[in-house]
Amino acid sequence: MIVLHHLNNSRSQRILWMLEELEIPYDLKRYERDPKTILAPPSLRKVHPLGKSPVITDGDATLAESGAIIEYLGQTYGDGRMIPAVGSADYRQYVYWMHYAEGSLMPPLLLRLVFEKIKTNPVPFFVKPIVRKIADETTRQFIGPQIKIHFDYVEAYLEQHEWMAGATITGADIQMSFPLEASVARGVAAGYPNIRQYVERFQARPAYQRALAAGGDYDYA
Ligand SMILES: N[C@@H](CCC(=O)N[C@@H](CS)C(=O)NCC(=O)O)C(=O)O
Repeated sequence: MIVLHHLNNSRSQRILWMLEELEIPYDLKRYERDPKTILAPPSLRKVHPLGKSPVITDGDATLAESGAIIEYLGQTYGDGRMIPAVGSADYRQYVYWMHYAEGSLMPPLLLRLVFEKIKTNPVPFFVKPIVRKIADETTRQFIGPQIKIHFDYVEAYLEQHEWMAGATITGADIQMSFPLEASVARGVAAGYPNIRQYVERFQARPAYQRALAAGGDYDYA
């Protein structure tokens, strides 16, 4: 039986959704973020040395990294679903977006989040204006323009495509869901109607809804 070690408000929601799309039986083991630090509890390190979520166990196999887990589930249990035919043009798109989501799109979004956090972190009052200025300028001059390049690119792609890799949903859509739905919810993707409609499209899927109900707390905003 597959066990999903599920951290609330995390990328683990992707795996729940993938399991629901494939209708694979699974057990959910829940872990709660520390409310102050928002880090995962140390108990998650007993499952995998990094202590990050998602992580699954399947028999004696332990797998981490959402992309690797989605790949594994598709290959092992997909029976042709959620992965385009190997060697096809759709498969090349699938591999590309699977890597792009965490490798290219997440880093500027994470940087933005970190600099937003820096602005609200407690610091001595006389340093606060300087900290805010540095954070705002870094976001304005570097992070913001990088995010715009990425969103313009994904928006243009979604103008032509309903799903990321072919005519039907695949694991690449699940991998792309996390950065895009968080960006829509936080207003970072305001002014990108194709991205918003794409997010609405996958959020309306029954399997996505079942995953939400199973996972509980998923406040990506
Ligand atoms: N690239 C990894 C990222 C894993 C990751 O950073 N997960 C976050 C949750 S979204 C986490 O475990 N954070 C808690 C912590 O760092 O303690 C993946 O896609 O699985």
